Parts: sequence; structure tokens; C-alpha cells
Amino acid sequence: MPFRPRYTGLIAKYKDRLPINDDTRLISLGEGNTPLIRLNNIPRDLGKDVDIYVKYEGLNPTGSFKDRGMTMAVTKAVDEGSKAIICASTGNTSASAAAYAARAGIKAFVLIPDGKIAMGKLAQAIMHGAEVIQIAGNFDDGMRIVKEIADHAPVTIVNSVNPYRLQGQKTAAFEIVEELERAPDYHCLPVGNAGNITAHWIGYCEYSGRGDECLTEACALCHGHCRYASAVVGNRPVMVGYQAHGANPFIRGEMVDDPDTVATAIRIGHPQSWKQAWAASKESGGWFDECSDQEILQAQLLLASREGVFCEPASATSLAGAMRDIRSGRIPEGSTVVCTLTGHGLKDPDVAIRQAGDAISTIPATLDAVKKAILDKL
Ligand code: AN7
Repeated sequence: MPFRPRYTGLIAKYKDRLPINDDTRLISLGEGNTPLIRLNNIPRDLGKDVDIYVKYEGLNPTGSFKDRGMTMAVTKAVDEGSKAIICASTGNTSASAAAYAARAGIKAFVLIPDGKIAMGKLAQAIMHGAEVIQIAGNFDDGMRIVKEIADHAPVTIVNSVNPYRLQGQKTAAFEIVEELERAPDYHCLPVGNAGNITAHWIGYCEYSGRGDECLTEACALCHGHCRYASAVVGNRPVMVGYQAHGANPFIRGEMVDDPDTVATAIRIGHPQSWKQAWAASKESGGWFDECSDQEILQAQLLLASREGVFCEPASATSLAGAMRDIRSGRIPEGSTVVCTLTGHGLKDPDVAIRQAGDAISTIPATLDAVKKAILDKL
């Protein structure tokens, strides 16, 4: 056949592995199928023999990995007759919820922390017609309220406490295994609410399972009887989660009441998938560690300037941590490492310009001045 079938999103592709019926109306924007980019310059600069890949989830329809979970959550919400969805969000979940609600023709309510969300994400929620409710509190306050609201109003929660979200998000692990023809040795992710690290582990476990037996306690849906597990691949990665220093409950081993970091996406102190993420970490032989805001911003700039890949600050946490652990040898030479880049750099132009904007100055609009400017830099 001369043409390949049109890609129509991850539910269509993985419907045999998702809680979906053949006649379910799919709410999709063509999410998933994101590039797995092999880094060239950074491993060479590190002087280490490692293969580092970045899974560029910023290329999903709304610019973050949240779309993988949202297509599932909104598809199920509509299937179950829901007319409205709600989430608390540091920004990306609200952008995604707003877009998929628009697509489905239902209402989205999004609770965002006052003043602490990146401009691009706010613009998305507004443009997609969500009801934006700004609260004088942080993400964790919003989450607490949203979890109670379902008892008081006919709305479906689409935060990752909704188990369908993680089912959609697990497909990122499937894609990685299919491209590498094995699981990586290490998979590094930024951790906020801890849904994504949990979802990836569920995906890897399914692809390495032997049948109806579930290989992980991280999955809240199957209760030990995984319908989907099948031996696609023999290995599973070590799962490594990195947090921002100011929002580091997994490093402290307890909840953090006043989280703060430049990476506003992961400014979360009370992660909802606490137990599941610990299960993923322990079962895989992994660990959690933290990065300073400065390390995060340096990694973001390095990736953009040395590899041509622009991710948002929170996303760069995975690479910042991985580089440190590669340098120290905790991630040994010879390893294949995947870092998830959870969101696109254009989400948060303010932080980027604050960081790199000094490079711009104004000169006279003359040939001579421009010529001099170029020759000075060559
Ligand atoms: C870019 O949008 O929680 O550990 O409300 O936007 O699965 O929570 C965002 C989280 C990493 C952390 N990178 O993922 C929200 C929200 C980016 C993010 C995370 C988020 P989880």
C-alpha cells in the first residue's frame, strides 16, 4: 500500500490496551507519537559513553504530556455522560483540559494558583474557553478543593487522581520501547504530582508482563489482574525521579507545605500519586533526587542552545538530574537513558527571556552597524 493509515491519536493506536470499547466516541487531537531524539552534543560534552534520548512531549497538541491522559479522561467523561470537567493545575493540565473540553463540546473549570502559572498556559486555557478560577492559594490548595467538589457539583475530575489519566499516559512508555526495540536502562522524569512517573512504570510493566499477572502495585486500576500485560520486551528501566529543591517531598520523605521553584509546573508539595510513585521507584530499583533552580535553568538553556530542543523549565529537571548522575557514575557508562521533556519551552517565554534576554541589544539600522555586529560574533 503506498500510503500509511492516518495517525489519529493514542487511543486509536493502543485501544486493545486501554479501557475502551469499539463504539466509544474518541475525543482526540492526534496526541502521542512524539519524537524520541538522540542527543549528540551533550553526551560528548559530558565526556561519557552514554546514549541519551529525550522524549519530546512538548510536541503534543497542547504542548505537554498531559494530552496523553486528557484524551482518555475526557473520552471516558463524555462516554459516561458528563457535561463538565474540572481540574486544579499548575498550568499544563488546565491547558489540556480546556482544549479537550472544547473538542468534546463540554465545559471545563480550571483552578489555578494566583500569579504562579506560565503565560502560555494561561493563554491556552482562556482561548479554549475554559472557566478560569484563580485561587489565592497554591496547587495543593486547589487540588484539595477539587477532590471535594464532585460531592457538590456535577463535574468530573480530570486530575491524575482520575485513573484514566494514567492509562493514557502509560502509552509514552510503549512508544519508547517500540522505537528502541527494548526498554531503556534508565528513565528520568521530572516529578510533581508523580502521576507521570507512575504511568510510565505501569506502561513498562505491561510491556514486560507475562499475561494476566500484574507486575506492579503502582497501577490503581487492575488490582493485580492486568488485562493488558504481555511480553513485548524482556527488560524494564530503572525509574529516576527528579524534583526541584524547593518542592521536594520525595527527597524529604514527607509533604512540603510551602513549595517554591522557578519551575512553576512542578511547584507541588503534596503529590497525589505518592504511594504509587514510591512503588515504581522501589520496584524498579530507582531513586529520587533534587535539582536547584539554577541547575534546572542551566539544563534548559544547554538543551536549547546545544541540541536545538526547547523545553519548559520543569521539563529540564529530568536532564539536569540525569547529567549529574551520569557525571558521578551513578548512571554508569554504557547505559541507554531516556529523559522525558514534559512540556514545550514556548509555554513559559518569560523565564526564558529573563534567563537569556541579555543577549539582545539595539544598534543603528544601517548596513555598517549590522556588518560590524556580525563580524564581531564570527
Ligand atoms: C511540564 O499541570 O501538575 O509528576 O497541574 O506540567 O505527573 O505531576 C503539571 C505537572 C512535569 C509533573 N512537567 O508531572 C499541572 C501539573 C511539566 C508539568 C510535571 C508537570 P507529574
